[in-house]
Amino acid sequence: MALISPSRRLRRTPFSDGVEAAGVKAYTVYNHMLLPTVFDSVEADYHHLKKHVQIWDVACERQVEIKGPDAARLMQMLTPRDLRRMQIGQCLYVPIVDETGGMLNDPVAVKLAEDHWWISIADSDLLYWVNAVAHGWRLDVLVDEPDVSPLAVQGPKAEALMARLFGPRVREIGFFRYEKLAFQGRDLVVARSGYSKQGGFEIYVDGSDLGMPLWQALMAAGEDLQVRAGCPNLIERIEGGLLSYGNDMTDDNTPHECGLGRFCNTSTAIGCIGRDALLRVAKEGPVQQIRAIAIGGEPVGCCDRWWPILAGGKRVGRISSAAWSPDFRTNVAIGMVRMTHWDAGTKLEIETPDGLRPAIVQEKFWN
Ligand code: THG
Repeated sequence: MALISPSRRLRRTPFSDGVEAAGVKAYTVYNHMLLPTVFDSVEADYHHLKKHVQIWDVACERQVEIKGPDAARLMQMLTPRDLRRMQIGQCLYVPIVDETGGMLNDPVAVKLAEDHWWISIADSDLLYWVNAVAHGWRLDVLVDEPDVSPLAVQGPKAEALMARLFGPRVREIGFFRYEKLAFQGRDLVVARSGYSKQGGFEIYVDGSDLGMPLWQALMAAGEDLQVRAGCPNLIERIEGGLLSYGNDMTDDNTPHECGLGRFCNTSTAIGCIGRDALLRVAKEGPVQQIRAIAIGGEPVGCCDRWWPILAGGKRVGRISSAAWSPDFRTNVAIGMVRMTHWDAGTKLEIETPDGLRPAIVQEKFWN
C-alpha cells in the first residue's frame, strides 16, 4: 500500500516523537489519530512482546469524559453491563449499544468518582453519541475529550519496569484496577490492563507535556530489561481473542454475537438504551457468533476486507482478522460464523484473496 499523507486531521500523539525516534515502520489510523502497527516486524515484535516488555503509544484510545451529578446514570444508559457494584478504582470492559442493541464501541470504563468517569474508547466517534444522549435526556453532565493519553507497558517484565518508576505499589494493583501514582509530582491513573494477554499496565497520561518525559523515563529505566517501543500486535491479539471494533464487529452486531454476553447483565441494567432490544434478541439467542478459526496452508496475507467463510459452497460467515502464528504453527483467525456451522471441529473453507483455504472452528482462542 502507498503511504498515508500526514495532516492535522490525522492527529499526532504526545508520544509520537518517541515512536519516530524508535523507528516505527507502519501506522494505522484510530480515532483520527496515529497508532503504530510495526516496529521491527510484526513477527519480531510478537516474540519480543511475549518475552520482555514494550512501551506502547495507545494515545488513540481517547477518553470520553463524563462529569457531573448524572454521570453514573448516563454511563448505565450506554451499556448493558450492570454498573451498580462498580467501585471507584475499578475499570470495566463495557459493550456500548444503541437502541437496536447494536455495538457502538467496546471501551474500558474507568470510574474515577461517583460523578466522574472516563470511557477509554475503541475506534468509533463515541463522543457524539454520548453527548447526544446527555442533551436529549437533559442530563446534568459535562461530556468532553480531555487531554488524557494512555501509554501501555506490556509484557512479562512490565511489573518489574513499572516498579522501578512508580515504586512497589504497582505490584499490588489487581487486574482491571487502578491506583493513582505520582510521576514528576503529578498523580496519574495507573491500571493493570492493556490490549495483550502478556500482562501489564496502562498509564493514563493526564497532560500532553508529560508524554515524552514519561516515555523517556520508561525507556531509560528498562534498558537492562530489553525494553523497546512496541504496539498492539496483530498475531498476539488474535491468539488471545481480543476483538477489534470495526474489524471484527460493527453496529450490525449485538454483544452476544461478539461473544461479549459475559459482559452483559441486560436484565438488571436498568436504564440501558439498548435493553429492550437486547432482551428481545437474548430470548432467541444469537444466530451467528464470533469464533476462533484455524486456517490451513501457508501464512495468509493481511485481512483488509472480510473473507467469506464457505461450507458446501454456501456462505456461512466471514473472517475479519487473520495472521500466521509462529508459536502455534497455523494461521489464527477471528470469524463470525452462522449457528449451523459454529461447533468446534466444524470444517470450513475460506475464500482468501489467493484462493480457497481449509479451516476448522476451534473450541476457544489460543490461550
Ligand atoms: N485499553 C484501554 N482502552 C482501550 C483498549 C485497551 N480502548 C480501545 C480498545 N482497547 C477497547 N477494546 C478492548 C478489548 C479487550 C480488552 C480491553 C479493551 C480486554 N479484554 C480482556 C479479555 O477479553 O480477556 C479482559 C476483559 C475483562 O475480563 O474484563 O482487556 O486495551 N484503556
